[in-house]
Order: sequence, then structure tokens, then C-alpha cells
Amino acid sequence: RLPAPVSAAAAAAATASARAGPAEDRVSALSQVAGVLGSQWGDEGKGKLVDVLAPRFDIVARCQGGANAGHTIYNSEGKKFALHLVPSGILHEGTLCVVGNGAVIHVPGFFEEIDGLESNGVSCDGRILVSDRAHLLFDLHQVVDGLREAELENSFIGTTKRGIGPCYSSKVTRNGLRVCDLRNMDTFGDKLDVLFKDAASRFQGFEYRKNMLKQEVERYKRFAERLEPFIADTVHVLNESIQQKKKILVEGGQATMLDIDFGTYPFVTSSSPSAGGICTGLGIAPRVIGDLIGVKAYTSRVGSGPFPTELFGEEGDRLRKAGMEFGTTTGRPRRCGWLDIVALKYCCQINGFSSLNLTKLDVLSDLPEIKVGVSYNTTDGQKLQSFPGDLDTLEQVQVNYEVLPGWQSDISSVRSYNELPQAARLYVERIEELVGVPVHYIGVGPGRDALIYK
Ligand code: 2SA
Ligand code: GDP
Ligand code: MG
Repeated sequence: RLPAPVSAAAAAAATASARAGPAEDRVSALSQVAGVLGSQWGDEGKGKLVDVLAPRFDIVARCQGGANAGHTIYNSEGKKFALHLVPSGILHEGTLCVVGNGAVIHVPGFFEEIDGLESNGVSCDGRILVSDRAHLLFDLHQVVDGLREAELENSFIGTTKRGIGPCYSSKVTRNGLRVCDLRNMDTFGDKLDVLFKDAASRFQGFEYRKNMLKQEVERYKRFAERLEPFIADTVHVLNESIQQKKKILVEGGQATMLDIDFGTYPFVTSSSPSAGGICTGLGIAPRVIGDLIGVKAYTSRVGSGPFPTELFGEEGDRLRKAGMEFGTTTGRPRRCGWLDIVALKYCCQINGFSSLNLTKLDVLSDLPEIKVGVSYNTTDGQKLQSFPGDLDTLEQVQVNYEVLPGWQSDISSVRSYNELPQAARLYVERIEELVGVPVHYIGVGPGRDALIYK
């Protein structure tokens, strides 16, 4: 057998490690398949880290979720990009972007995103593959999302209304349509009709007018043609790439606390944003996955559901304003609170994080003191041994805090760990101690260069 070809990214990593600095060391030591996953309720700055690491990988792949995700990244000129379904490797010409079978694809939205990138000088041609097994998310799923939320009245989930839950429902009900169905327009209409009828029979407010099916099929005929060059058997492509020693970076959407199994159900998304979602959403084996990275220096959540360390009033507003915590997809204000070690440790258990990317440390700079939630007590004073699965318990926990000194100085231009104020280092090191996972990356601003390698 011939030796497997070494990829450009692996070669670049080897050269880089020969002239090693701390940054080069950290990045080139990352495993062949690595992942950046959310370890809280999302918006941990996954997109930024993926964009920074992407040049050292051949492929950046999304394995779950859809256009509910919002990843904000800035290029080297400081130009802002908000990505939703397109992986955050797209700004790097040599990177192939893969949208795996576990993702859900709203084709019109996907093209809108691509058109937006192209008009901002980012060429997407031949650089994005979409799995033939991924499910199609139709406008009707978005309508149903809105109707479902309205029906829930005061206990609404606070979804992004991007149709995510209804599309995954179709998938699990087994009447969903997949990308490969676009290749057979003869049966496409009949399959879509089932979805329309399903929605119309379930929701009074769902209008299914004569001609709607016909119009949608005509529209999708045009999309099918445009999508064809993007469609691939990504399971085959990814596994062949692994054989060829190419490096793959998996970009998570949402986060473990929003995971359909492990999150604060029912206030969760409908996919698996945790480590397990990488295998089911890309079709690659668990044994090939190495390093996984998660986290943010405090906590935020958008949408409804329990959030034990949430800050209200002025304190919450202060973090929201300093951290510019507004949804990347919907613009909704994010709820903000202290770092929750109980939730974080739970996420670390589930994902087996090898290191943490502690983003937005700069946002805490003004505070005289910083709290960290270290344990939960139940209402009768019992200390909980693990993160509760039952929401009634979670909603009533009392959080025990440790108070750490703030540093009250601007750290946004600091680029090496030892230059951080002592109190900032103390904060980082206390987190490492409490969680038992090393912090390897520290974010001190939204820009590409605003990253400290520890
Ligand atoms: P959905 O739309 O069915 O997935 O919503 C279910 C819950 O999952 C939350 N969710 C998110 N939370 C944080 N960030 C997300 N992406 C956007 C962003 C969100 C935005 O990057 O800011 O712009 O509002 C995201 N996507 C889903 C959602 O809030 C519900 O709690
Ligand atoms: P994602 O969903 O995890 O990719 O995160 P989002 O992009 O939705 O939200 C993170 C926000 O924080 C974005 O606006 C980023 O530009 C910004 N950001 C990322 N890292 C840092 C950081 O270290 N400091 C500051 N101030 N902003 C950051
Ligand atoms: Mg986001």
C-alpha cells in the first residue's frame, strides 16, 4: 500500500511546529479530527475560534442544527460576517466547508447566505459540500415553528423561528424530505404534499391553499439545479479524507445545555450539539475524534428556560452591554449571568473537553469583583451531586458562589498570558482548577488576533 498523502494543512502544521511559538504549538498539536463545541447555552464564540483554527485544517464541518446558529466572525481587515449554516472556515480559501447529514437545510436561506458572502468578496464556488442525506427545511416548517410557539403561550420555548424543531420532527416521524430527494422531482411533489397536509391537519392557522404545492415544487426545481454542484456523499468524502490524513475541524452550533438529550429539556434545540452529534451528524467513528474545545468567561442564554446564575436588572444589563450580547440570528437580547461551574462540569463530562477556549474575558474587565457559581443546593439545603435533569429541581436551586477579585483594567490589547493582570490570571486558573480542564485559549476581543494562547 502506498503511504497516505499528507494534506496541505498537516504539512503547514508540521512546518509551523518546527518554528514553534506558544500559538503554533497549541494549534499544531490539535488532533486530526477536532471539534469546537458550545459548553453553555450557545454563543461562546465558537465561530471566532473556528475561523482562527481553520487555516490549520483541510475541512471545517457542521454536524447539526441549521440556520438557527449564528456565528459572528471578523476577517483580518475587521470586516464583520454573520454565518448561519455556512461553516466558519469559509473565509479561508484553502478550507473546504462541509454541511453534514445531521444538519437541516433551508435551501433559499442557504443561497441567501452564499450570495451575501459572494457579494462581500468571499468565493464559495466549489468550497462547500452539502450532504445528500441532510434533511430539507421548508418554509412550512418555519410557519409551524411560529404556530407551535404561539400555541404554547406563556411557556413558549423562545425558538429562533427558523423551523428547526418542526424539521427535525419530520425527520424523526420519517416523512421528511432529504437533499437527495431533490434529484427525483417526479416524487418530490407527492412527498412534500404529505408535509403540507400534516401541517394543515394539525394547525388551524396553517393555510394550505390550492396551488401552494405546485408553486413550491416549481421553486424547488430551480433550487435543485442550483444546489446540484454542492451535493455530495459527505460520509464518503469525510472518511476518505480521514484515510488521507487530512485534518477536520467540527464546528458545533448551539451548545450542550441546549442538547435535545442533555440540555434543559424542553427548553432546548432539536439536535445534538454535544460530542455524540459529531458521529451521528457526520458519519465518522468516535475513535477518530480527538480534541474538543468549549466555553465563555461568563454565561448567556437566549430564549426561555432555567438559568441558575442569571443576573437581572443593572448587573445583567451591564454584561449584556459590555459583551454586546444580542442574538446573531434574531437580534434578541441575550440573558446574562455568572459562570456556572456545575453546568460547565456537566458539559465537560458529556463532551470530554480536552481544553477550554475562555472567550470574552475582556467583557469582565470593569467589574470590581467577579462571582463564580460553584455548587447548587436544593430548597431543603441539600447539596446536589450532579446537574439535575428535572426542571422543577433546577428552577429552584440555590447557587453557592465564590467571589474573586476583578482586575479593573483594559486587557483587550494583551496578547500573552503573563501580561494579563494577576487577578485575571487568578480567575482563569481558578476555573481550570474547579473544572479540571486546562484553558488553552483566552479571548480578549472579537477580532481574529484578540486571542491569547496559554
Ligand atoms: P431553535 O430555534 O428551535 O433551535 O430554538 C430552541 C432553543 O435553542 C436556542 N438557540 C440558540 N441559543 C443561542 N444561540 C443560537 N443562535 C443564535 C445566535 C440565536 C439568535 O447565535 O445568537 O440569534 O437568537 C441559538 N439557536 C437556537 C433558542 O434560543 C431556544 O432557546
Ligand atoms: P457562537 O455562536 O458561539 O459562534 O458565538 P456568536 O458569534 O453568536 O457570539 C459571540 C459574540 O462574541 C460574537 O459577536 C463575537 O464577535 C464576539 N466575541 C467572540 N470572542 C470574543 C472575545 O473574546 N471578546 C469579545 N469582546 N467578543 C468576542
Ligand atoms: Mg451564536
